Amino acid sequence: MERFKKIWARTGTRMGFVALLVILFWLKTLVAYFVDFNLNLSDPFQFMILLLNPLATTLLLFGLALYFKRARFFYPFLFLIDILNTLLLYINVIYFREFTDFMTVSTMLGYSKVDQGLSGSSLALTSPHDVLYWLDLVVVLVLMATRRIYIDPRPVNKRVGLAVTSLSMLLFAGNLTLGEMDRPQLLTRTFDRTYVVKYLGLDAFTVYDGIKTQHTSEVRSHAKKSELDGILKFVHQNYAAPNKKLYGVAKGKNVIVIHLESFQQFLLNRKVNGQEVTPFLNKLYNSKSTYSFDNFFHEVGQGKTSDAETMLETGTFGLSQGSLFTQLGNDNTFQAAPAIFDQSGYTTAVFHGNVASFWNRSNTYKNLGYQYFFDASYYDTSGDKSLGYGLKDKLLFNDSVKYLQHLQQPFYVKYLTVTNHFPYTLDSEDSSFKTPNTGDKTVDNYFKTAHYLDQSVKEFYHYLKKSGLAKNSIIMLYGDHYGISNSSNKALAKVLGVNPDDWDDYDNAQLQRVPLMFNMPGYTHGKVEHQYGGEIDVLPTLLHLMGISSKKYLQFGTDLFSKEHNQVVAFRNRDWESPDYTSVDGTIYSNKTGEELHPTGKQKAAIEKMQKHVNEALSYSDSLNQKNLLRFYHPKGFTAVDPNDYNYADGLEKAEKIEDKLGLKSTSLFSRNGDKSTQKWYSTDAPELNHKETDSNRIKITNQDDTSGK
Ligand code: GP9
Ligand code: MN
Repeated sequence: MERFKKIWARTGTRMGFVALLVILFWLKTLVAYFVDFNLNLSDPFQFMILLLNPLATTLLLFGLALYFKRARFFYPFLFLIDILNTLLLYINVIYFREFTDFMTVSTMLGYSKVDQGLSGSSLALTSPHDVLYWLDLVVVLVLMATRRIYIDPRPVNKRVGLAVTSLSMLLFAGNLTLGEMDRPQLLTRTFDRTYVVKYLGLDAFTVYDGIKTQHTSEVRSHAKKSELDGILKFVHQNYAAPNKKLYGVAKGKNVIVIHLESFQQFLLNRKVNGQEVTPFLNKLYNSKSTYSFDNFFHEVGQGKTSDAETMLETGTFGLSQGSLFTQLGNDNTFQAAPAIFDQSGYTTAVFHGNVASFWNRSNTYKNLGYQYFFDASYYDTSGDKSLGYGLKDKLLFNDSVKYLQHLQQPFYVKYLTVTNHFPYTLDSEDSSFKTPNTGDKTVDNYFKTAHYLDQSVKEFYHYLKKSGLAKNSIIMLYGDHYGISNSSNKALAKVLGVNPDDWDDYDNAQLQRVPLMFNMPGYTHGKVEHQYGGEIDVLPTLLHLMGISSKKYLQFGTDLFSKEHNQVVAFRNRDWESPDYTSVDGTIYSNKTGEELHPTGKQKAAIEKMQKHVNEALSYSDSLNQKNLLRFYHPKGFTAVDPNDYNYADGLEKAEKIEDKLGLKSTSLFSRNGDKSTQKWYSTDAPELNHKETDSNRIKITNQDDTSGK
């Protein structure tokens, strides 16, 4: 006891106080490391580095306070540093729970553009033990106020400050050496953030990442046209000629893209408690009018939905960090689907129940060449009509009709659904689906919102049929990415009928399958296709079905129907899938056995070739986008997009003006229906339309601030 008192008395000195805060911060970092982050420790050496790594940077930062002479600067500065550092730690904890990754500087900088939509789920991502991240600061302040910790008016000698700074730098050098010993080229292998945090800690990662971000913006301004050469060569070598049988089967038809939010393949043809989860989509999936895929994978990174959009619209990959939409969408040059369709005589539009600023869509869509963007401001999102990410899906489809019917045909339109999104909450009046009981609420409710999405699509299809649109359209449906993150897959295993104890990385990789369907009502040759492919392959596939050649464009995937289609699926972290092998973190699994494979000579060569292809595809795509090289590329017959031509305000008025101007030549559904609304053909059982209810606690998603996109 005496001894403790003696040590405690040291907190009344400046050095002792700094030491106290450093230790407390160290402890809470360890809480994050061991409770919240999943850092995949493989040996005791890594464990030791992990224990030590918060010390150097914390001491360096907190030690800076020692340079202040006056107590009234020393103490507030120290607290400020502590609070900022805690905040950095805490937002990473929250971020990790959803993305299983750390937050990059660019994500942080672009965050203001997406935080409105994220705020809904951020709350759901908190956990009771989060108190630990802030408790120490409160306790120390109370101890100071009650004079159990004394304020020391005596400044320390300047040399002491210098000594602490030098010591912490030395510690950091030691830390870096240990890290390099265990993982050579730690800082040059830029694609895995977990490594940097594991070996050097979160502060060091953030600084390192900030420097890289700065570097990228410089790289871009110095880029030269000749840097296209390697990319052109790669893309041309990789090009797969269309399948003659299918080229142009949907020529001239409307294209309706339905983005099934967070929808994984395992939901299809699945029953829970004896009830089909997605009966309507199952019918579509198995229909003769549909080409469906059962080995199709999402390939998104941190940009989630926006990465899926990037791949499907541009045929290039999302970025290795953050979202391409938020980072480059403001001013990058694209040769993307909306512009290609536009220049083939199509009207182009997006329907989405969230605010236009989310994922920086309002700006990016202009560079992609979208003519219309019917975002949340076009619908009544009040009261119980919307949830965290915007208008409920049944309402989105129903409320879109008043705009859709005025668009000139043929059109290329995209519906971005939102209700089947983490944390999968839904009002009880919207669904009576009986969820499984896995003990994980997220997993259980996922089935309920997926069921709701299925019903929403069914209602929309009913309208497509009644209005006659169906027979003139090709409807493409796809799941954008996983809905259940790897950390919840063990709970999910029970529903899938697998023993959770046998669950491993191989199983996680297999679960990244998502649906892809090309449905052509009236068509009779459809079937379930088994070739392997990913989101990067969708654009050339779709263009070829429409009878539009993809040859002159710089796209990184290949037509799924082509005999030359490359079946290696690249994931954003350089893992990959192929019909025979699964590569996770450098470990190869055999798809036949699901077991780890120790490749023989011949296999080795094949595997190396696949890895090389994945590395090249990703890095050429990154180079193209990061350096904005498409500004130097002018495919024949393609007119460059000028974002200033687009303005997403008053979409309806614009479409009606065009109808008026075209008169009898107008091809909109409304004109074709004798200038009468087609809304009467829409029927929905959405309860929100049948009663009035206001709930002021709901997240308000109507965006007052965003006038930039209008
Ligand atoms: C929000 C929606 C969700 O507008 O697209 O995006 P996600 O969180 O899936 O990336
Ligand atoms: Mn999404």
